[in-house]
Amino acid sequence: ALSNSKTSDAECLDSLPNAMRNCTLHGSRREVRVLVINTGGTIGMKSHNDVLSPESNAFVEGLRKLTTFHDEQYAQDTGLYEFYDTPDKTLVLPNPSSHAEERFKRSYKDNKQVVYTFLEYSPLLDSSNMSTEDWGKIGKDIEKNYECYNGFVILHGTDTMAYTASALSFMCEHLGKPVILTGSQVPIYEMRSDGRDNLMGALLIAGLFVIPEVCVYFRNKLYRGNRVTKVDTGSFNAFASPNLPPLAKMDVDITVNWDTVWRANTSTKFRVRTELNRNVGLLRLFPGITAATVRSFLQPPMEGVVLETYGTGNAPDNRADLLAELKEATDRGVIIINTTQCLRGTVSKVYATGEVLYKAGLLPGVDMTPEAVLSKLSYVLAIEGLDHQTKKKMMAQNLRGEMMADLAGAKLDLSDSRFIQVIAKSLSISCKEELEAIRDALAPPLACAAAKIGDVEALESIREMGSYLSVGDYDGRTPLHIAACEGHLKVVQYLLEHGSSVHSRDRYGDTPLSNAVRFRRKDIVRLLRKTGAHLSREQLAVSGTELCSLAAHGDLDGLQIWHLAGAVLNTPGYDGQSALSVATGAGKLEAVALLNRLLSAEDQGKGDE
Ligand code: ASN
Repeated sequence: ALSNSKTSDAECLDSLPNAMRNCTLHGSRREVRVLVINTGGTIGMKSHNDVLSPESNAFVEGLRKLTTFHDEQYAQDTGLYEFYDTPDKTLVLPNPSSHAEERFKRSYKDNKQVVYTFLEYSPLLDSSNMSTEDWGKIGKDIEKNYECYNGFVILHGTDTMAYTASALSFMCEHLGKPVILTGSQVPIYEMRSDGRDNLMGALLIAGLFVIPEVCVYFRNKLYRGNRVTKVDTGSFNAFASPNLPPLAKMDVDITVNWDTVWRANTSTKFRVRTELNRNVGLLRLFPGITAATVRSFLQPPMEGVVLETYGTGNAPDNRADLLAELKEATDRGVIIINTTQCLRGTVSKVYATGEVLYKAGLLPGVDMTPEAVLSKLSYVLAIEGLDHQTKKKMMAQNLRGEMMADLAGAKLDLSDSRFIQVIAKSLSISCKEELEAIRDALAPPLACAAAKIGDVEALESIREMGSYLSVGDYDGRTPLHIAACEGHLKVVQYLLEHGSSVHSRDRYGDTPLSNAVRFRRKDIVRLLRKTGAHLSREQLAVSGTELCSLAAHGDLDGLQIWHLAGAVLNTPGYDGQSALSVATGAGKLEAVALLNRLLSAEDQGKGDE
């Protein structure tokens, strides 16, 4: 406490008039403030007639008596109660005293005093009674008090904590401060309670670390809120985060996994969106489920469904009746997300039994927990003014770290569209010059990679970050060259509409048109020609030899594509022969017929047949 360790700072404070002294001391300089919103749960329950139920107005006074949770001396010496509006609800954690606590103090490199104030709900709820309105209330209270506190602790029952944490993670937009849910398996008033440790850990992290996420703190570990699920009814280790390691661990030292901590990457102010769509549901597949069950589940007003399927996201592909029900619903606009019944892992398209679901219009839930998908649906479907397509797109996006950014495990390469999008999005966060330089260096290969896999969305992200899509890679190959090779018509169309030039040449002198000819992409050749692409003089000069060779092999497809690209069919080859005479000499009758037909069309001036 301040009184027994008079620093020069403290002496200096002593010389100030009381009101000023209190302001300096209790202002932001020496203390951090945490708001504890008590919604209920076992942590504050007492036994009534042999069953546990929440006990109102007992929490603060109980904690005030515990020296580990409250430093009354500090409060008295510093006039803490006079400074805060709600003295009866305000407590202050003592400063570290023992050696272990000294180490802990050093690990957060600060000597701030954590002052915490309780906001208790009435009635306190067993979390099984929580509703979406209660989530809204918590959200509003965080928003209302956002600027007055450094962090927030939500005391909550464990039963539905994963749902509330997931929902709050989406509802809290552009969050910049920690919001930590915690509770316990045994009431805090009992001898062997896990509640005291959980509350202490949550208070310290909320007060001393800027981890701007909605988290769950339980049994010495801090988890991302939308990644947890309750896995044990009796263990103090009640939560697991199967697909993401903890954000922090509280042992003798506190270790924060800063690389994992989610950042909002925004310059927009924090806000809470409390509108939630309740026409959502969870359906768990089981062998023998009837089509009638599925049909009635998917009836209006249902708008969003989490389908819990087997293994890597599989369902029977021999049940046309079931698949028809799913397809009928997605056609009607119901968004159905495919998630696995397994505790750990991701859905993927490994099996035919998985693929059928995407054909029925489902979207992959990647590695999201069912709780996260459900609340994400609730959040996304309630946003007004979004069209159906945008809502589906948001469901597939990683909004708050609820799913892994890359597909298929640790594979991170340029053929992974999510990777490209993540890079593109994160590069758009700043307008600093260095970042712009990095962006300019990375954008061309990223755009080429996106063109390679036909990902228009990724190209759009790259364009949004302010890059031109017409810049070539190290070989001067532009995204248009690459999309033309791969035959991605939509990408070619998109690139043409966004400034890509049909005339750009790579280091080998190839144009997108000559690439499309080489890979025999007829529809792309047509589109490029329509846009004004043409073979170069050199290409036209060698086209005669090429045509003769194709004619000699009776390669009808090849002849057609050169014709579409604008080659003049009677251009002589290196020995002066025409393709027609070569085909005739080689007895390739179909090629003769085709050439005759195309030549007469050429004569009549309708080259593009
Ligand atoms: N039924 C309690 C609740 O969720 C369980 C707990 O908190 N441990 O509120």
